[in-house]
Amino acid sequence: MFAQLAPSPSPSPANVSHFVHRRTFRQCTYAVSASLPTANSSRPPPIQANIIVGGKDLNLDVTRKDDSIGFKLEANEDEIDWMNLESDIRLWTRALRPVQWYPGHIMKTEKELREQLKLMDVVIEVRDARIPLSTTHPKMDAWLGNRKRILVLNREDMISNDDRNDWARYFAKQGIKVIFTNGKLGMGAMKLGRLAKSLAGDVNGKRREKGLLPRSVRAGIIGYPNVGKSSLINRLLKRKICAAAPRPGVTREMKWVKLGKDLDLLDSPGMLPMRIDDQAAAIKLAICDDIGEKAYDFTDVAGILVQMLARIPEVGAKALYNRYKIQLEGNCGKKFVKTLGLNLFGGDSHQAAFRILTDFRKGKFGYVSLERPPL
Ligand SMILES: Nc1nc2c(ncn2[C@@H]2O[C@H](COP(=O)(O)OP(=O)(O)OP(=O)(O)O)[C@@H](O)[C@H]2O)c(=O)[nH]1
Ligand SMILES: [Mg+2]
Repeated sequence: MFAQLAPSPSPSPANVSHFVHRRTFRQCTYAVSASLPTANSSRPPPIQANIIVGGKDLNLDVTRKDDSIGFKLEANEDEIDWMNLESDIRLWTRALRPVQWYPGHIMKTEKELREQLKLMDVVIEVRDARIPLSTTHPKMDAWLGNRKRILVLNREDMISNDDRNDWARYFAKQGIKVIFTNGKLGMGAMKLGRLAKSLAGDVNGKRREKGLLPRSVRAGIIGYPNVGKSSLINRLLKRKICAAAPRPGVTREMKWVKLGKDLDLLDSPGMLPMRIDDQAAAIKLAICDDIGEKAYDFTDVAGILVQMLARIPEVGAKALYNRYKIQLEGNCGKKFVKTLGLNLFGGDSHQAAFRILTDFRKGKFGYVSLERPPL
């Protein structure tokens, strides 16, 4: 009855393989996870973490089980369900058309980036706070080399405080500086500017020693499409200098802009790998609008989103019913989308899928992360 999932070739840290139990419903294959080892066995040792959240330093005592900012240490049922969900997404996506997008401007940027990197004192890597693992470019470490790095989780308004704190602790344990920002309203942007200057501060110390005049610190902002890179720059500059819009692929060219006399910022087109091996990650990019629309089938993606939302404790099948007045049958998201198409759009599933995806992207289901830090 139990089948073991083959380990995915993806290097994603979220990639976990464990036992699943498959059950077939009418049109959909539904995977039900079997019991897992208790998460307590892999509980991390207590640490004291200095974490920057939304521009404020939090000194979190992570030995506490729960505190005023909702910090949870002990694994609970929800966390175990997240591990199973990750495996199930992999099963659900196997039968679908692969999500791939590598337009010409990304190919061109990848070549140019190598040259521009030579100029950068610090790299600001921007990820989508809803999916920080799926918006990790596989080449990022190679691009960074020995350069100083700041990790930004943007769209901090789209996840809960609990999720923010869990991610902050996860990255702090790896010694990675993380800043949570809101590119739309500006939270965390000033902190980001100050940190970039301070991290690259030794540049001018070295120049002085060599008898050279001081120069601006150069920070390159790179990341997946539509994660909010240009918006963040506009927030830092307090002016709309860089084009920003709610769709991937808006920025097509690299552009250096000046912030005062001591910081230069590089806005860059969103980067994706040429081939996305991890299709669970690719589906999440599609759900979050971090990959071009041509890359995926709307109905497939909305169907998976429905199945995910039904399993995410903060949403669940009840919230889906309340919004669309449709009962999720046999965990078949695609059927749900088709029924919505029949009920509201004269049988047009594409429009129904677009409605569900737009609702999610506009936060109609509340604060919803599609990933959790690996245990
Ligand atoms: N809710 C929310 N929306 C944001 C945030 N940051 C940016 N946005 C919105 O997200 C959309 C995309 O922002 P951009 O700044 O164009 O993203 P980008 O990373 O430069 O995108 P590309 O140039 O396509 O790579 C815009 O509509 C922004 O208003 C944020 O923190 N929260
Ligand atoms: Mg942009």
